[in-house]
Amino acid sequence: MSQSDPRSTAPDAAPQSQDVPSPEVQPREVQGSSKQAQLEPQRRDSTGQYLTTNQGLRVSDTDNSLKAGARGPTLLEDFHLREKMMHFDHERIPERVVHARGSGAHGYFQVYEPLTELTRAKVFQDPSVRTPVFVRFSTVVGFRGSADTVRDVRGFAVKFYTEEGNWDLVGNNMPVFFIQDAIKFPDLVHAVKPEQPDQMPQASAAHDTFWDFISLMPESAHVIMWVLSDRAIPRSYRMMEGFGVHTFRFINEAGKARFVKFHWRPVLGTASLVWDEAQKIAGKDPDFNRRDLWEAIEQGNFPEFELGVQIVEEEDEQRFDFDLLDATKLIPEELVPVRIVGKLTLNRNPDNFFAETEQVAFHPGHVVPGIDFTNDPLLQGRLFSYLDTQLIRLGGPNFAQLPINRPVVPVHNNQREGYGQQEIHRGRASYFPNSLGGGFPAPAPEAEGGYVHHMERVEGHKIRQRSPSFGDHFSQATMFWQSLTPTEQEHLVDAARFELGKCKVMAVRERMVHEFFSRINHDLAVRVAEGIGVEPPAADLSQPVQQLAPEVGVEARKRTDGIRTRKIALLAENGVDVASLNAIRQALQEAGATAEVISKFPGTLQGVGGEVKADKGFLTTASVLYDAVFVPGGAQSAAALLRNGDALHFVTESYKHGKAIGAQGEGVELLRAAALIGVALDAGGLQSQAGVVTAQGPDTAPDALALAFIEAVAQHRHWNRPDPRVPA
Ligand code: HDE
Repeated sequence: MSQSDPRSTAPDAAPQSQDVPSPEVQPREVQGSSKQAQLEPQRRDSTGQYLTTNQGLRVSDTDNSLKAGARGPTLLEDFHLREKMMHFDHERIPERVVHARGSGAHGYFQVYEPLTELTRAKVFQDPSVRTPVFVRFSTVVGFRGSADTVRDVRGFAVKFYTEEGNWDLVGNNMPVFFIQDAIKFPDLVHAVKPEQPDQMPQASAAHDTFWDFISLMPESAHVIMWVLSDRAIPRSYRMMEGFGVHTFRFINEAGKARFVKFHWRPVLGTASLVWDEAQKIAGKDPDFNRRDLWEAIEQGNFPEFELGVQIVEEEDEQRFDFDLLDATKLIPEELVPVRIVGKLTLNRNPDNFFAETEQVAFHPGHVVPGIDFTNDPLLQGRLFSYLDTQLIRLGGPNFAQLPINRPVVPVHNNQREGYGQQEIHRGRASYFPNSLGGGFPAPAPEAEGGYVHHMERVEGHKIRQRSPSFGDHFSQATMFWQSLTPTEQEHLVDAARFELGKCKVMAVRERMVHEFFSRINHDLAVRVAEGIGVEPPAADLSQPVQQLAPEVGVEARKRTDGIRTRKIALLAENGVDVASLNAIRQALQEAGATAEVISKFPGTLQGVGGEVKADKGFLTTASVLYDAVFVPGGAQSAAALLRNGDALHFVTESYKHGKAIGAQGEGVELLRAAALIGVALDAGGLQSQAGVVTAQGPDTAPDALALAFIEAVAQHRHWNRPDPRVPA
């Protein structure tokens, strides 16, 4: 079939398995994706090739410029020097004005069952079709080289290369936004970005201009609760939810429209870092989330997300006490359940970050038949911004021709020329209607896939006004607070104290307490106030709400039925009991986790019963980069660890961050020395208390110990530690 034959671009069918990648699939191999086939000719591999100029001329020397004598001046005629330098001088492009820091991956989407009654979009019709996708996760505020683990919203943008053209679902990891009308976006971003005079702080909202703005923007109350919650510091891109945020429309074949909200649910469940840990990781490994995504895919632990939809019939538009067009509101799942309809699998890392992750251009206006917009004024403004921004970022109007942005279906129109034009358009007619080109390219009737906008009836006066139905700013913020667990509330209070504690202007802190938090919840306002030197509010300005939404918390969506892909540190030195180490390592690996041996220096350890390879030294890693820690037995190993402050710090810090800690035999001595206050580390058999699992006596079966430790790791974090006075 030829390239112009639409049939040649249909996504390939017949998945092997929905859940588990078949073992013979190599991580870098993607089975029959038409997008991958399209990208293949663009890929360059220079292995075994001679160096050439951009003109294809072979270069004989790239180390010395052409000079008049070995110590003489460089000659202008050195075309290789000039070309090499010219290209280098222009390598940088502007970063995204927001979401500059991101990581991408290829994959595919499969619907579980036809959604014909809801939408005519082909991507939702055939469960045997794998639609290729490219996904980009991002932070919002930081520059391109900023740290991954900052407190921020995360972008979750998905480009579906469907057989009807590209559909982009450009979402976030929080279901609500800061503002209701796009016209406020430049103000919001100016307020949160580093301050004008000194470009500080980097990738952080914890400064005066942001909180000044927020304190004057009550409509941001709900999302501020999300941003201060653990949702803003995800453990992994693979363990966070995604949301389309706006209400969109589904349209079926009969033309019937319904409202729809999109949700992405990570198959691994949600998990978050703790704030102290997130800040330390920003120094220890600023690429933490990027590395995690990359390594998971390389290891064949393909990240998976289920797609869910909340559907609201058009006649129910007014059913809620908030407006469906208001992007600062979510629909509680108790009112409209989420129906899970398909799955996204990420199974291939990009070959080149710049070509793919940097040059990918998302746009909420890229839709396909069966998906349409609503009048959400935030969405409407986005429909302008995302095309416009690519002109400066990607240097002209032909960015849709970049390999990563091309649809997998043919493109035919009368758009011509412009910087970087890649197409060689044939024929004289570049206009419509024409007779010289036989009338082509011709508009497609609806039955042939021509996009027809939903015929919504609209009436109104031209007016700059916010709808009164957008007026309740605090109820869902209160709902959020009331729906959290006490530990999550504590984290939120701490986060607010941190953020506002960094503000120098007292009036901003006071306004946040008295005008903002006190309208959400009195207890919250009082607790924040006492942490930031502000007089606690006397009056309770908040209105308790009946409607709760437990799903808003990270804890509510966590999965504790396994430890797949978690990362566990095993601390060991010479003299480690190899049987003890190998038993736990094997059990962890069998449960799908990764185990790394950490020692003073990497290399070979002489253990009791054999040799063990230490993967890393304390110098190049830290407890914050692991989900849990285990100290195997062995008297000499334990003694060496005890003499090492880094080892003590490792377990103490893990304890402080609520992580599972395990120890066997003499390894328990390290825990004892680390003074894990309140946990009884009695000698004897198997004990498990607040996520600390120990076995000292010889009579504990290794299996029982491993099971108890895995069970503790599965819980993610243990907030019930008797006494958190651990110095770390
Ligand atoms: Fe964006 N946003 N945004 N945004 N947004 C951009 O587009 C904008 C909003 C989101 O990985 C920019 O190509 C306006 C909501 C993601 O490449 C820009 C408004 C949501 C990404 C832009 C919003 C998002 C962007 C910057 C208010 C969640 C990264 C570079 C009306 C539903 C996509 C670019 C990627 C990026 C504008 C609000 C998500 C400037 C004007 C709400 C995930 O066009």
